[in-house]
Amino acid sequence: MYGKLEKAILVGLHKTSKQIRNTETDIQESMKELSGLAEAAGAKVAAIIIQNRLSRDAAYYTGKGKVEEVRELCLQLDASLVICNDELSGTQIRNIEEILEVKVLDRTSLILDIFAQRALSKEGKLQVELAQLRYRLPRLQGIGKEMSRTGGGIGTRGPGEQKLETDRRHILGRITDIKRELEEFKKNRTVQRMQRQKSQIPIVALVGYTNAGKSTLLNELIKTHKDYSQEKEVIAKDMLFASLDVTLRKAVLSNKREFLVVDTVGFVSDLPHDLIEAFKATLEEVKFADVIIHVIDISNDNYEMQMKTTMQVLKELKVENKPMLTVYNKIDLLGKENDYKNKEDCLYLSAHTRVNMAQLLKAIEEKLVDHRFEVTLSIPFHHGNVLYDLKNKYVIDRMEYKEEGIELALQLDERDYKKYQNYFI
Ligand SMILES: Nc1nc2c(ncn2[C@@H]2O[C@H](COP(=O)(O)OP(=O)(O)OP(=O)(O)O)[C@@H](O)[C@H]2O)c(=O)[nH]1
Ligand SMILES: [Mg+2]
Repeated sequence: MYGKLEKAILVGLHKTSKQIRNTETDIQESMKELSGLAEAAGAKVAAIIIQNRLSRDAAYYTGKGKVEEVRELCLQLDASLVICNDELSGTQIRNIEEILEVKVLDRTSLILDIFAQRALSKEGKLQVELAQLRYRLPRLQGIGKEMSRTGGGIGTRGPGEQKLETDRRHILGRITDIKRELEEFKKNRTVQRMQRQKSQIPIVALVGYTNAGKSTLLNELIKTHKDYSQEKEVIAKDMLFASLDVTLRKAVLSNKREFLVVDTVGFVSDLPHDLIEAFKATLEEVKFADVIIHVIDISNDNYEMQMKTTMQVLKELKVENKPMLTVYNKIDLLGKENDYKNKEDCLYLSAHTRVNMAQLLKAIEEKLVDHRFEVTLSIPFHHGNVLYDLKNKYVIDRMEYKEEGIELALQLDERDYKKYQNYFI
């Protein structure tokens, strides 16, 4: 898929000024993450360089001297690619490339490149292309020279086979076209969502750092449903950003209540803003979720940083206050599976060996019940349609014929709780 591996040198900046909080471990973890991303894009990491500086250099990112050192290293190691750990301006990229004479990427364009390779659906591809074009637009003067000289490879790929535009006018035109096309997808989504809301089936969204096990968990959860078949499973792989498409599947709780599970794109720190923007339409599904399940790979040394990252993205999506369950996944890799005690809203499990999966379903059930309100209604006999609707949708706990109408005891969801208030007794 990737052809020959490109040898890459990673360059990071350890900002030491007091205003910018950036500790030694932060930068180590961040570079480790960048290595993972570089490998995911098909590069072989030949060296990792960290430069200590008060703040970044406006012209050369790490400063000119360091860039010259990197040039030596490129020659020594025969590297054809340098990846910088922050988002660079067009000028910085141009300046650095001029010295290095190899292709220079920043963290953002690297992530965009991986997404470009992974996007499968039409919508996903359009979203990635939009993010790539938005990234390119303010950097047209900076990028392209080394890319066209070295020809192709990481950082030059667009979704599908199309070549990325380098001309401003074309880019603007293309952005307008893509937005129009995406608008159509969005409309369809809204229609589908409204149908779902009508059917009142609750939605549980899986979110978390890339490779945490969201898709594996989805594949396990949907086995509860009578309509389950293997074709309904989603791709789950040991690979960063295996899932780019938001997928909804049916599952069922032990109380027979159906719910929809939403699988989402994984997060990573400093997820490019353009990318979040471009993926907002699909990530909207998280906004409409009744419960969010935050999946964490507890076997990963960096899991705390990964948790923080996810919470930050959730904040950006303004969903951090939704009902949430925290799931520490992959406990099978830690050995002592029984040492972990589930706490309120916090579960330790393995999607792989299914340890504590039943507890997760129970926890989801409890979270969803939270949204139900026990009420008693009195429905006049001539409001037969109301009775009909309620009986269709809810399990009726008690029903009695009284003089003034029919008395019903049941648990309403929040919307109906507001809607039927006139009937409360
Ligand atoms: N040992 C172990 N491996 C797991 C577990 N859950 C998932 N995995 C593995 O972790 C890898 C990533 O799983 P996915 O389900 O694709 O992860 P994801 O969160 O959907 O990742 P992205 O879609 O890339 O963001 C796969 O190789 C899974 O087999 C678990 O409980 N234990
Ligand atoms: Mg996935």
